[in-house]
Amino acid sequence: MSDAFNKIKKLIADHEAFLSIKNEPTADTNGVYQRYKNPILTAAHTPIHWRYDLNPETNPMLMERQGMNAAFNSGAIEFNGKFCLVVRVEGYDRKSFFAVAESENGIDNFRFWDHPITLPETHEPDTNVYDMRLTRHEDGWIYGLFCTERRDHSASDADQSAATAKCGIARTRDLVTWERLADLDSGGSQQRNVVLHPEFVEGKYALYTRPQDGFIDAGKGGGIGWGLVSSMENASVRDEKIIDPKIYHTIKEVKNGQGPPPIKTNEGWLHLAHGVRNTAAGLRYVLYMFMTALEDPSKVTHRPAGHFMGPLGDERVGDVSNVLFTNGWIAKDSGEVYIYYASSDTRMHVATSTVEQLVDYCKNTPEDGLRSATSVQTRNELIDRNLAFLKANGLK
Ligand code: M1P
Repeated sequence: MSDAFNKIKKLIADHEAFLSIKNEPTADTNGVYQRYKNPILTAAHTPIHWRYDLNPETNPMLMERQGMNAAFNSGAIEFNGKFCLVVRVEGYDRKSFFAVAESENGIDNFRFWDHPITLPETHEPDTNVYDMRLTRHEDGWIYGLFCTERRDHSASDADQSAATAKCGIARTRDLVTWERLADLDSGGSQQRNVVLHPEFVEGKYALYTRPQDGFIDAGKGGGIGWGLVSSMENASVRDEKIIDPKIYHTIKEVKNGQGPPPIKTNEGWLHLAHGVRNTAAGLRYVLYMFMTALEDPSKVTHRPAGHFMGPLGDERVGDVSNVLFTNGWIAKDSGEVYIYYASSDTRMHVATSTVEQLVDYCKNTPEDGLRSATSVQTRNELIDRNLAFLKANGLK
């Protein structure tokens, strides 16, 4: 028996050593944000006691019983002074569920809480739940809006991949106990990437939506929508207006979606989103930013062209390769911003920046002129300003 206990002790000690690895900034930065060397969460970060049966009597060979496949697409919130992520964790059985992981510094040493979140179901059980956006709303609740996926009952038996996506809604005060509300009623459209704005607008709850005709295909839908609802209980949204459409030959030509809830700044609301384009190698998901007006969060004021972050190096490979996705960031009172993003539907990373840097990025990156000629024009404007500066200062 002591040999068995020693093996368990070693398993736990090795895992603890792995969780304690310090994260370091990468050597390079573009001045807009700082990436870090290590992913902050992977399947291997999930607790040993989620995966092994640790009792030598029922598992004498100490085999992993219920493997974990991935840890990605996390919502984020500052809670009790800690950086808390509500992570989409996925078992080998392909089912996602939510679990809280917390860290003191937001950069490393993330630890999962002992149990995943027990999310109540509605009268129509979810087959899969994922990609929770956390909003600390001014009504006092923390809301979690997520995708609930179910089989498309209109599909034939031969088609076992047809699904419907809806926005599930739950709320909590402690991240432990969650009250499940009715799914968002959005008429006939499918919905993923629905995000609750943190403040009331015109006395109503405001939602960023992403209406789609199909589960994968945006069809005639797509784009980031905006709609007001009078209550989060039996919430129903109609007549969403598209505030950030998909656009031909851009990083969001196939579809896009709001990332986390926007950050309020003196100069407007900062938004982080994902955009998708098609390539010969399949879909490519990148992150992009935009800003909206303080007094009207549905009015886009700044649209920096192109991607803010794209998959880089090891980030490019995973279960669904060439994907960056985000649904969580944390802005500290100091102005520091911790951007939590996932790579290739497999693992979580952090990048750091500040409100000042992100506002500057949004205000001073030229918009997409939608033609090669306009790209050359804005590039030449930058080059000319730089050449004049270098000459005036004797640097060229
Ligand atoms: O596989 C990439 C992403 O695909 C979906 O994104 P979208 O809603 O824009 O289609 C989501 O399923 C997301 O979870 C996933 O990361």
